Amino acid sequence: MAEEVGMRLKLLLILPLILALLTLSSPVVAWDEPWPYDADDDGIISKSEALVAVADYFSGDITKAQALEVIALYFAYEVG
Ligand SMILES: [Ca+2]
Repeated sequence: MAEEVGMRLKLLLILPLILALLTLSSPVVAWDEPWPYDADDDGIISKSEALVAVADYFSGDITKAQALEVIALYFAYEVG
């Protein structure tokens, strides 16, 4: 009986931590596609545009996966 109460107390303590972790791992802004980072709308993610995505990642506006998506487009179009 006392053990069961102890387990419930532990769950009550752990639950907010789990919820906090879930909140942290979800994107802060809605994400459709990486092309909003194509600021000059030329169909190419330039170095400066990719760096904006990196800055947005570090300020918590987009996820790491989203930043990497933009960076991947920068490297995909980097020719010579
Ligand atoms: Ca561009």
